[in-house]
Amino acid sequence: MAQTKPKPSRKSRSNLAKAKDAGKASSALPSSLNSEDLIDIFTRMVLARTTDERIWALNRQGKVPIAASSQGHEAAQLGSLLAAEKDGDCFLFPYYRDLALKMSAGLTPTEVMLSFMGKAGEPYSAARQFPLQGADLPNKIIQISNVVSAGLTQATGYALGCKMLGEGTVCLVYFGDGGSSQGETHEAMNFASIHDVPIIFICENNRYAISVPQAQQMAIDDISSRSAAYGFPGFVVDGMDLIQCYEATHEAINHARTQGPVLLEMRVERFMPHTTDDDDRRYRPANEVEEARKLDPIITLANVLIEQGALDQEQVDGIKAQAQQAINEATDAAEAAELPDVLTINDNVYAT
Ligand SMILES: Cc1ncc(C[n+]2csc(CCOP(=O)(O)OP(=O)(O)O)c2C)c(N)n1
Ligand SMILES: [Mg+2]
Repeated sequence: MAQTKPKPSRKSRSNLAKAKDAGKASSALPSSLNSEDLIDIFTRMVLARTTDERIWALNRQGKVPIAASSQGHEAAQLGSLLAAEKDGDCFLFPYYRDLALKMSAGLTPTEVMLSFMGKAGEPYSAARQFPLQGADLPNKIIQISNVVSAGLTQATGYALGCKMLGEGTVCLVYFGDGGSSQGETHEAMNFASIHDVPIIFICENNRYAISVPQAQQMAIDDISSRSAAYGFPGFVVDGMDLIQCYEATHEAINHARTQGPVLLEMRVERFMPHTTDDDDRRYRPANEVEEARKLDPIITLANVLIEQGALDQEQVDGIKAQAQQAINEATDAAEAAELPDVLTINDNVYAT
């Protein structure tokens, strides 16, 4: 039987060519970025990492019930966020591993700590849900839930609504490699392509779905190649390199707004176990995380800034010390905060 030849994509790939250049740490700045932008995003990255580390420590002290870490995913989350911020008309649909993204979008360290400790004042769901699940509309975050890939159909619908209203909004929706095999991902991508929906599907591929390695999740290497089945472009991006993630997203936003969906597979490293409930020593080779940590985006970005003369080592250390101070204060504030008042249990549940 003759093999069917795949048809070329009906959508242009040319303006996304740069996104293909994965693998090299970039130190040259794209024209739309300056050193101040990089210092600012580096500061936010350090704050998110410091917060993440503290949450983990608080879990071990019995003060935080559960957390999923964004350590190792920060360049992908913040490079794409920076492109969205520069654009000014993007909405975000993060997933549970996107702490760095949520914080950099505007969540304060104290709000994060209130959330992980389930205290009154928790901003997403008033401490009703899993930490940082729900909505954060002031920071352009529509919805986050723990249901793998649920955000993809929601984001597709939201982005279609924006398009129908004649708005220029582009939605960025985030998910994992495991989520890419979920039925809902297929439904979202297929529908988005048919209707040229202004959406960017950002897959943070850390090669594990909890303990299941990529080779046991799918029979392909490049998740980005799945976009061809829907007729829109897909690219692999070095998710450990913030500048590459920025550039790829910047290009993808323009494409999404004018032509329709794009899939960006950002290849990242998960430095921590799946969640605080997991022990990854049972399924990861001993030196794998050690090797991955050599690609730490915080070290890479600090080196870029030092190389460019934008910061010196003393200033880098100062940024880290400031983050520690901020997290100490946030931890104290959340520990001192009250649990939600029992009498508020029905608030936001029933209309009165
Ligand atoms: C619909 C659904 N199925 C199963 C789960 C249980 N679950 C939670 S996280 C996870 C793995 C997801 O892996 P991946 O998409 O690669 O994201 P990562 O955690 O690696 O960032 C699974 C199966 C769930 N939350 N939702
Ligand atoms: Mg994964």
